[in-house]
Amino acid sequence: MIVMKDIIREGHPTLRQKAEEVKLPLSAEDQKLGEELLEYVKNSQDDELAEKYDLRPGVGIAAPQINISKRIFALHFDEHSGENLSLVAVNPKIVSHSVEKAYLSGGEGCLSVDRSVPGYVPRYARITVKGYTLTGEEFKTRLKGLPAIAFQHELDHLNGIMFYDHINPNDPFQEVENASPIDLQAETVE
Ligand code: 4LI
Ligand code: NI
Repeated sequence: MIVMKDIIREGHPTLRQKAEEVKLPLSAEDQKLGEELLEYVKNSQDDELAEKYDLRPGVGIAAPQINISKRIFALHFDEHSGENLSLVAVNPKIVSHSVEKAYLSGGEGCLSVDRSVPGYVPRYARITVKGYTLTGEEFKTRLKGLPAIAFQHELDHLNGIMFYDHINPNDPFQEVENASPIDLQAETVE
């Protein structure tokens, strides 16, 4: 199982690389990787397990964050985040997106970043995404809200991009044109 010591932090060169496409059908090893990434985000949202194994909570994690430069990530939202989505995305891509943007009003955090970097991170408000599941089936789905934000955050990891690359360095909280803020509820953030 993945724990915090397996997660590489900013400054590690792997986080700045473009990750490799995963070969299909998925090897047993790549399937296991996807399962472990999903297990991490699930465990990290379980109060007891998170405390027991000292896991920092997240809704997403990408393979490069455990120093495996492959195009695969996991997202998990349980009921109490107001969403209900759990997926492993292999070779994911955005096929279309809204003109409208969105951002988390509390800013973004990342399991590979041990400091708070304040500021708005502009993202597309709605995206249509494609990719492959762990069983090698193609999926296509539309996302909005926090899942859309998190998908873009994790996709960035596959391209060597960190969330703070998108923050305006001169004015981190500058009003984002054509954008709606997303407020994560206090109980989700706690
Ligand atoms: C406990 C149990 C305040 C601080 C507000 C916590 C279950 C930050 C916001 C969670 C922040 C869950 C989150 C992300 C932010 C902050 C990610 C807490 C987990 C809130 C998810 C990928 C950006 C995603 C809005 C440093 C690890 N997640 N908060 N950003 N939550 N969570 N991101 N921002 N300050 N990051 O993080 O998984 S997109 Cl679900
Ligand atoms: Ni991240």
